[in-house]
Amino acid sequence: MVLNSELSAASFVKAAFMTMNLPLLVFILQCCLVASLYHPLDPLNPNEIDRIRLIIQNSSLGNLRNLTFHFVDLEEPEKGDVLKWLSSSEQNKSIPPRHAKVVIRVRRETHELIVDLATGNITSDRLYSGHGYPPLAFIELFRASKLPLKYPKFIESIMKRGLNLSQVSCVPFTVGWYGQNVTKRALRIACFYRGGSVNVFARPIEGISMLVDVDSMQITMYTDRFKAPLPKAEGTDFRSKKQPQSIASNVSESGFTVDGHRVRWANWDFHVAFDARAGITISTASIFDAKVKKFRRVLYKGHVSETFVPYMDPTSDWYFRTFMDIGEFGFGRSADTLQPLVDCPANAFYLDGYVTGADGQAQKMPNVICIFERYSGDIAWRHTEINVPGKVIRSGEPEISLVVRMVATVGNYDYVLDWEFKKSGSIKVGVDLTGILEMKATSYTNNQQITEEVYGTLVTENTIAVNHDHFLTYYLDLDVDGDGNSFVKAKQQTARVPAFNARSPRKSYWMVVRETAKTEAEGRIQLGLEPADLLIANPNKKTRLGNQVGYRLITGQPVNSLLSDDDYPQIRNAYTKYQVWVTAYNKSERWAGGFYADRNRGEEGLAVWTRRNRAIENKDIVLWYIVGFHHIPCQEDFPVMPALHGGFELRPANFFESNPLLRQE
Ligand SMILES: *[C@@H]1O[C@H](CO)[C@@H](O)[C@H](O)[C@H]1NC(C)=O
Ligand SMILES: *[C@@H]1O[C@H](CO)[C@@H](O)[C@H](O)[C@H]1NC(C)=O
Ligand SMILES: *[C@@H]1O[C@H](CO)[C@@H](O)[C@H](O)[C@H]1NC(C)=O
Ligand SMILES: *[C@@H]1O[C@H](CO)[C@@H](O)[C@H](O)[C@H]1NC(C)=O
Ligand SMILES: *[C@@H]1O[C@H](CO)[C@@H](O)[C@H](O)[C@H]1NC(C)=O
Ligand SMILES: *[C@@H]1O[C@H](CO)[C@@H](O)[C@H](O)[C@H]1NC(C)=O
Ligand SMILES: *[C@@H]1O[C@H](CO)[C@@H](O)[C@H](O)[C@H]1NC(C)=O
Ligand SMILES: *[C@@H]1O[C@H](CO)[C@@H](O)[C@H](O)[C@H]1NC(C)=O
Ligand SMILES: [Cu+2]
Repeated sequence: MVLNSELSAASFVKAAFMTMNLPLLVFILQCCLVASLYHPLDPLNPNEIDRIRLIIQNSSLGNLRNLTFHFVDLEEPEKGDVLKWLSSSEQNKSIPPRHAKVVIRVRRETHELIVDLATGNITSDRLYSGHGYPPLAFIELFRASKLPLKYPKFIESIMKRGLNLSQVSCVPFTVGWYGQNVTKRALRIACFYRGGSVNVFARPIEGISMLVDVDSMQITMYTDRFKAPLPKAEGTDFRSKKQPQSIASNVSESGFTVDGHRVRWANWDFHVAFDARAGITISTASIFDAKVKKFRRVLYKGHVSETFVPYMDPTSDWYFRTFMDIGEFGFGRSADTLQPLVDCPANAFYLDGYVTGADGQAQKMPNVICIFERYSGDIAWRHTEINVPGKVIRSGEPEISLVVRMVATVGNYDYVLDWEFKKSGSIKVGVDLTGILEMKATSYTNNQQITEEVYGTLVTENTIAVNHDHFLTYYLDLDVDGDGNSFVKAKQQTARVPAFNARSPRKSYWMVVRETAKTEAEGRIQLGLEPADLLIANPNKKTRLGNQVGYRLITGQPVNSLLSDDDYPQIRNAYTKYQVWVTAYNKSERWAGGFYADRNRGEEGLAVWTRRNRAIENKDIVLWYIVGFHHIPCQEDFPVMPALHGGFELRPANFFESNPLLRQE
């Protein structure tokens, strides 16, 4: 395991900052940033984040009070420049100029800035006038959560219930959009009673509704309409009593290298970035083809694009719970420090991430990504041959794969996000749902008492866990062996054996009918309606035998949204009616529910872009896949939910000349 850290360069710059004057500092920043960068898609490092803050504070915007940073990310260089960098020789490598995209709020307005990190210029400052707001800053969520505790009406409500204010925790929720003329950023606040339990979400204080105006940070609506029994503390503790133990007793030296953000393992070479919005971002993934002794391109970029979580309780205290976790909060900003031996095995290597606070300061998030070799105990391939006279020939190999993992804890829920690379060329993408359910207090203590619609399951006395969905939409910019790709459906269709064919007693078989999608409308699929292999194929590349080179999408359970098309959360997440979409590549189209997700009206995003119905045949295309869950809670999900798995696989299909696991020379 080799590690080239950029820490030394970073600490050098930090030291220089304190002792040298400004022009020299700028020179050093420029020289050393270039020197310490390994890849044009490297995320912004802390020095760059700090520099962005200085540049903005030094601009005319900096004179304005209460400027908050909501989004700071690398403004992605053009794909052509990145590919040129990748293919040029070491001496000729020059990093494409670094730019940042920054979204700030000032005077209740949203500005989109492009900052040129080399010159220090703000090259673009655009006032965003559309609907929707940027992700909420964590400090805003924190401040909003504290407001009720000083709000006289709330204090009175707590006293009236005979509860102790010091035992109350309040949690802010995004509110969505329901057809009204939204002019404010807002949060709803729900409060819970700890009272000796650490499972905050298990003890909701029902009946109270509060709305917060985020920009003025004030409670603007308060109602206390009814009281429901407080669910008991007993049985809610989710803390494990077991010490984590390493099961892998003797794992050999790991066979992967992490060089900055570049990971090399077995036949794979790819880049891992930590993104405040998406979390893990895999890019420029190529696989070595031993037959042609070359790396071949597979995935230009892949990450979760949006996560839509609508709850199915339409009552006035609950209807707004229709979250867009990526656009409203961010998976990266919700990433948790991974616990060795629980979240990742003993042989894991950890990476830190950096995000930008509301004040523009770089914030280190330690150990948010882990990378490890997985010895699953599975078989990669095997065979026993008994038909060679006098011999029994057995062979095979164990499955060993490489996993890149993070965990996003978005309020009550925890998402374990895995990217697993296999020597066979497969990329398996997994998500595990765990954590605490969203629960509602009720007077019911037994299912027999319930005669009305309660929108969920009684999981313990006085507690209904509400039905809901999870839709994780993955952005998959596959470039299979080059840019020009097509989306092919290899349909399996029943065929009749002609009656006059006297030689066959069979009546039927299935045959393959290949269809290439011409436009975005043909690239949109509701799974489960007809059997088909879905392929991203390169029509310009064939195997030696003449088959079209491709990668196959192996989907999971088909789950699509059951909300009606005219329901507001559905209007904002219209893309969840299909599980597969294919779009023409456009660098700015990455966020399925729109970039400004908070309170938006569904005017941007996957469903809207594809109305242009662009051509997608033999083009640079992007595949979108939605991993969905309809979640009917059950008692085992309480007090903490055992992980529920979902995912999909990208698997080579006529990409290699033969099984790449048998390395024939
Ligand atoms: C701040 O702005 C002034 C004038 O516009 C410029 O001379 C100076 O270099 C800037 N400083 C930084 C850190 O950008
Ligand atoms: C800045 O924000 C604080 C609290 O968030 C508020 O009290 C103050 O009035 C704001 N100042 C301006 C100039 O908007
Ligand atoms: C580096 O680039 C220069 C000019 O672009 C070119 O002439 C030269 O051949 C390149 N060297 C290598 C090793 O690719
Ligand atoms: C960028 O900044 C440099 C000085 O740092 C200045 O000479 C140049 O005109 C600026 N460019 C633009 C487009 O503002
Ligand atoms: C409220 O909780 C605090 C801290 O746990 C405790 O010190 C106090 O005695 C409690 N008050 C009542 C009235 O229970
Ligand atoms: C929405 O509210 C804004 C600000 O109050 C107002 O200017 C606008 O006319 C309203 N639009 C509609 C359709 O009511
Ligand atoms: C594990 O490996 C170490 C050295 O690599 C060796 O000393 C030890 O005996 C091994 N333990 C087991 C259980 O194989
Ligand atoms: C890229 O997408 C954006 C957003 O959909 C659109 O405004 C822009 O025109 C597109 N660019 C091209 C070249 O199609
Ligand atoms: Cu769930």
